[in-house]
Amino acid sequence: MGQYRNIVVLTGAGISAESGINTFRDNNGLWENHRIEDVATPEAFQRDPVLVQKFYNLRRAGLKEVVPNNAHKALAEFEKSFSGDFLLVTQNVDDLHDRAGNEKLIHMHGELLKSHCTTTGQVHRQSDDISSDSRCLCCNTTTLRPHIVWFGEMPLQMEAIYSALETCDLFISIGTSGNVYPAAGFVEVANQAGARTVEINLEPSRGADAFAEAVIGPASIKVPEFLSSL
Ligand code: BV8
Repeated sequence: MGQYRNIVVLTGAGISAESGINTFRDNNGLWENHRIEDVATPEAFQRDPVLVQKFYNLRRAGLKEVVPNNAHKALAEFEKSFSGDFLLVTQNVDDLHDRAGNEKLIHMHGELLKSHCTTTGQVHRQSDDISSDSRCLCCNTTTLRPHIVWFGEMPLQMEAIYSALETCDLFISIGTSGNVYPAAGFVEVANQAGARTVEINLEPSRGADAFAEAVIGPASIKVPEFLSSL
């Protein structure tokens, strides 16, 4: 661990799989026979807000049934014990990294437990369902949407993410298929920075060739193992 000064970790749905949250590739990327790419878009929300709100209401409610697994816990312990700069960037919208205790954490695709007002842009905590007559706390209108980055929308805090990637000496990608950009391109930035790049995944991701090393296996086993080897 002592040899690294700036570590960036990227996680995807695979790190939450063993906690019981379906990945996007499970039942080949369908939800109630909708392709996720067709539900997680601003157009879908315009076209059928009730369907899209239901998609997120069900997933938000599902968070009550799951808990962080050993991979989440190992990342939280590692952040506490690491003396250098650490940033955990997650594509996941669940709160398992938050509950495990990571603090330097960016949810680049938003969070199920937040909503935002489409009138003021203000972000609110959101633990229960959003329905068509849910009123926001900021301007009391019914224009609340899930605080989720949909396909075609700009991911959050990209500047902070890129400045960490451009100066990192270790980049670890965990449980992501490498299908979705810009996250799938982060490894190239880390390579440019001369970082050691490691992928921990159940199977080689689409971007596997860009990583210097691969650790194949379930995150709950391989992540604690790998972090303790640093
Ligand atoms: C943007 C929130 C630009 C939603 C998400 C062509 C047409 C249209 C768009 C594009 C295009 N080409 C590229 C794009 C851009 C698009 C994109 O990449 N599309 C893909 C489909 C090609 N990207 C965007 O639109 C992004 N925005 O580009 O904006 C822009 C520029 C300027 C101004 C404005 C805009 C925004 C993308 C964000 C979309 N939102 N999430 C929600 O959750 O409902 S993406 C969502 O899907 C996830 O957040 C995640 O990112 C992605 C799923 O990926 P993974 O996390 O990797 O999950 P997956 O199931 O795929 O893989 C799991 C992996 O884990 C597997 O490899 C599996 O083997 C492994 N695994 C399983 N179990 C375990 C395990 N590993 C270890 N242990 C285990 N136990």
